[in-house]
Amino acid sequence: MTTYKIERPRVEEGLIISSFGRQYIAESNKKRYQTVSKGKKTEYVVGDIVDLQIINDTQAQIMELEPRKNLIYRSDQNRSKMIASNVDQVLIVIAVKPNFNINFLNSCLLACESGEIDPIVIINKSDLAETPEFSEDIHNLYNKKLNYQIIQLSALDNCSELHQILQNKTTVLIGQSGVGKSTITNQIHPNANARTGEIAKYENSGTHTTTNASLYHINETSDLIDCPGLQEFGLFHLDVSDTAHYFPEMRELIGKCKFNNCIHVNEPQCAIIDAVNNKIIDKRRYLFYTHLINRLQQKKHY
Ligand SMILES: Nc1nc2c(ncn2[C@@H]2O[C@H](COP(=O)(O)OP(=O)(O)O)[C@@H](O)[C@H]2O)c(=O)[nH]1
Ligand SMILES: [Mg+2]
Ligand SMILES: [Zn+2]
Repeated sequence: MTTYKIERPRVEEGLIISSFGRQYIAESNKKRYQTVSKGKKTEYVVGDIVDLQIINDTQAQIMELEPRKNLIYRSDQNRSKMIASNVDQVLIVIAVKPNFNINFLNSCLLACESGEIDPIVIINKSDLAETPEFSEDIHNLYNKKLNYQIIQLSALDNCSELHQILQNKTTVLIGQSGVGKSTITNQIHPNANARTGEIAKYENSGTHTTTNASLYHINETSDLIDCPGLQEFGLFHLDVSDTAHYFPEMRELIGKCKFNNCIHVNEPQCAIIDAVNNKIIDKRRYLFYTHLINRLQQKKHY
């Protein structure tokens, strides 16, 4: 009697570690595969967990996408585009120099709140003479009032405080140009070889960025997703009526306004506007809120 071995396609769970347009590299059991996707419509992002049907040593087909824990977006011509998924935390790097922009920080925090991702604010360049005053200001608002975690360091010196924070997590680093992201990346991942002190061409080129994220293993259990040229998280996918929920200082006041569909911009007897007038809510944060609402209301016109 002859037995026939039935060749079944092998299916493995894989992780998308980089993308180039619609080409994805996936990793499974420490092997990397160039992938082709089954359907035409599905778009994947770095961080996605997928079922891979192994074709040969270098190629695999993406069969299915596992549900995403969360998703972050970048903004692209007044739209939000997916950039990475299944992120545990975002390190938002800020520095007093070259040019701190408080609304950049606010928009990063908001993206984290809406994506249910833990943000940690890194104040870099602690060696600079201007940093103590700047840092006190940031601590007073973002830590004492809003309860965000803040770490201060000088990446030129060392980033040892970050090692513990990166353990067992998938982390994304974001910050304005020149704050020290590449310097930090090289400290925590020496093989990254990120070039420092230079502004990548796409960073200041205006609207159309071609950011491709890549996932690096810092160690067996800790990953860093690098998004070179990522200038801003996208917020255009937010709904006007949900936005206040992502401001911790507004959250507890929602439902206390006169109108239950209040968006807290110019309605009478608004609990949030009252809190701004009574200096319970920081004016700079509220201005950021109204500015964002304004842009979200206009987006349908683009
Ligand atoms: N004084 C000071 N300069 C720093 C520090 N970290 C980075 N820099 C400098 O800031 C500049 C921009 O750093 P880079 O890592 O390229 O910033 P990126 O644009 O965010 O990637 C470089 O000249 C760095 O050497 C720091 O902790 N203190
Ligand atoms: Mg850089
Ligand atoms: Zn209101």
